[in-house]
Amino acid sequence: MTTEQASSKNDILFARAQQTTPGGVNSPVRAFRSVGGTPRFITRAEGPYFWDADGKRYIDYIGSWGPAILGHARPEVVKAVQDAAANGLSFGAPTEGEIEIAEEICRLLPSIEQVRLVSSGTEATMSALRLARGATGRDKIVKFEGCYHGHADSLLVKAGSGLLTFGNPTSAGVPEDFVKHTLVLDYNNVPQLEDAFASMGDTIACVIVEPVAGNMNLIRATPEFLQRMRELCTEYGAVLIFDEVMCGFRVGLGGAQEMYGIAPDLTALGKVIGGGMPVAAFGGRADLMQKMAPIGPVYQAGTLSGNPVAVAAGMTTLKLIQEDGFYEKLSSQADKLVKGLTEAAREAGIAFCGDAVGGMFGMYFSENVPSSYGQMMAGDKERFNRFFHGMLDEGVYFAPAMFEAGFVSIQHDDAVIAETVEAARRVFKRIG
Ligand code: KE4
Repeated sequence: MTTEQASSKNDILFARAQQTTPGGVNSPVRAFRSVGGTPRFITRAEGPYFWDADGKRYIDYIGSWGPAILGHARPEVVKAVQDAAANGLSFGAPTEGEIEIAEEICRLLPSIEQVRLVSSGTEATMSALRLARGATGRDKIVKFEGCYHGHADSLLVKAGSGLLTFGNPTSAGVPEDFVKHTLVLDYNNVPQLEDAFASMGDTIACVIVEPVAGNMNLIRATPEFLQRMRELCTEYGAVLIFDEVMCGFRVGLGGAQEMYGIAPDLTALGKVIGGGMPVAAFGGRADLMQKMAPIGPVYQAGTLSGNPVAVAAGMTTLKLIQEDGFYEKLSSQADKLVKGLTEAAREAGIAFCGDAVGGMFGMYFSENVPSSYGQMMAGDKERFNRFFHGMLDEGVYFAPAMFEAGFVSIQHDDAVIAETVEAARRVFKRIG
């Protein structure tokens, strides 16, 4: 550790944080363990920027892992939060704001006829799974390698040893019994999905998928993959769950389901619908949602579900993303970023490519854009890590892990993108 580093406030805070919190963080990816080094402790954020404890400014390409689509501290959102908070923080009773955001979600995503608000993406997917199992009376669920749906026990699963064998836990503390009904298949592998349904389709409660995957870097589902998934779920009476916690309202106003023209039976949402505050949701076909407590047999609850302050942030965000041309601009900026980075890497002779869907993007230190978890993991992790730290030194903050996607906000204008690409040109030359 250099003298300068030793005096960094980030190092001091990180050492202090580790005394009271495992790894010094409240969510593992923040600890920089995949890239090494000291996490930056953020003191404030505005627009496309945030500042660390040493007062260093960064261009932020995480955006709180998706929520900050408007840019940080958007005045209208901050004011909505202040106004709501002045009326009380939480009542544990229904409010009109919850009706308004539910109506807006149903209006924007027509496959959602009814919706239940929760406080995290994990709660949203966990509840959707329970509903699918409760509605079908079946136990088995299908997920895909590389997709992350939060940390509910039956979803912390990696592929079994055989192609169609049930999964093994990816976390200590998850009993084998809790994952024995979870089948993990390969993303974008249509024949394997067909085989699974052919052999056990009438015992499958649901298939859950990230229709645009953002937890194995960015990987798009092929239209054929999702179309066949929709057909098979319909044919066998399984519930199709789109986990749009990340891609919902991120890839477009209608999410991935509008982009692909496929109506799932249930959708999980989060991130953007809270605008940075803890709002998530699950919803879909009314005949399914009617099975939720208190009117149906599937239980689910939450003290802070539909919290009025969080809902004020979410509702204001949902209104502002509907401004004319919002997604055209957002997509254009993500495309410019990927194009600029790719050109800078090519100038330095580095194998690099990228992809962008709406306001989310992927960067890959490989020749080709991956279409599966295995292809993504074959990327050059060491070079990614050198690039990450080089860019961090230049004041550009990308996701601190090769398997994460990146995000732009509507505030990442041409000047911000140009500054990023110029920094990348210098770093690519240095890492060679
Ligand atoms: P949360 O429980 O973290 O709110 O949402 C879980 C979740 C569900 N579904 C998808 C598609 C998700 O991407 C997530 C959470 N995404 C991660 C980013 N890789 C959150 C960052 C973190 O874990 O700290």
